Amino acid sequence: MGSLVLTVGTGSTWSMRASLVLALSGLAWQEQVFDLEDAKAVARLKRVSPTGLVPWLDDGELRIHDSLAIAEYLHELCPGRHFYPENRTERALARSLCAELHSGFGQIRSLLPFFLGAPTQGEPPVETLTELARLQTLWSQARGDFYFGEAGIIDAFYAVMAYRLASYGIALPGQAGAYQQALLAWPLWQETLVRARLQWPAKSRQPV
Ligand SMILES: N[C@@H](CCC(=O)N[C@@H](CS)C(=O)NCC(=O)O)C(=O)O
Repeated sequence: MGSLVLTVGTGSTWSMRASLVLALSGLAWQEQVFDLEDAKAVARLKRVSPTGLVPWLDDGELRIHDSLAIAEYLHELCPGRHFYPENRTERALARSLCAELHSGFGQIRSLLPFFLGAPTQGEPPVETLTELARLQTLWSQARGDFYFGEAGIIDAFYAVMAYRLASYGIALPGQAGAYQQALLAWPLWQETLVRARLQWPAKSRQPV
């Protein structure tokens, strides 16, 4: 393993998920930040990123792009850390739920944009209700503070969603809500939030 450098973008939820999985790994890493609101920085990003996007992870000479691939790579680097459940059936479910978060929830993503400022209140847009109901169903099945009992990639991926909803005053009820609150209180998530705020101070107050 070489030295790990994660390249992230300001206000990038994809980056935050990768950063949180790195925090979970217990490995030492550094972060390089692109200001996604700065045209010159974005132009440079387009030149140096394999996809024109953040995040990517450099491990010495190896470059891994896409937050899910980064999470999978860290899972392989740290076999003793149980990033996914040991049970094969549960592992398949965990991977399905991570993939669902990775490629889904498009209405929530576009109509409830991520921001780092003080929470707002209001009714969620009607277009997001189906996806919120899906989260309600998924999160109701969490075993406790962490989805499968031990902190893993699934919790890292859904923590950002838990925060996004809370930013709009959306606290899911019942067991799902208990899981949402547990993710928000998770110290590794709190640390990730502090890092993201330091990297993105100018726009941290308003929804974008
Ligand atoms: N599927 C990719 C998505 C990456 C992505 O969309 N990154 C956005 C930031 S949230 C980005 O780099 N945007 C910069 C741009 O579009 O210029 C992943 O999981 O890493």
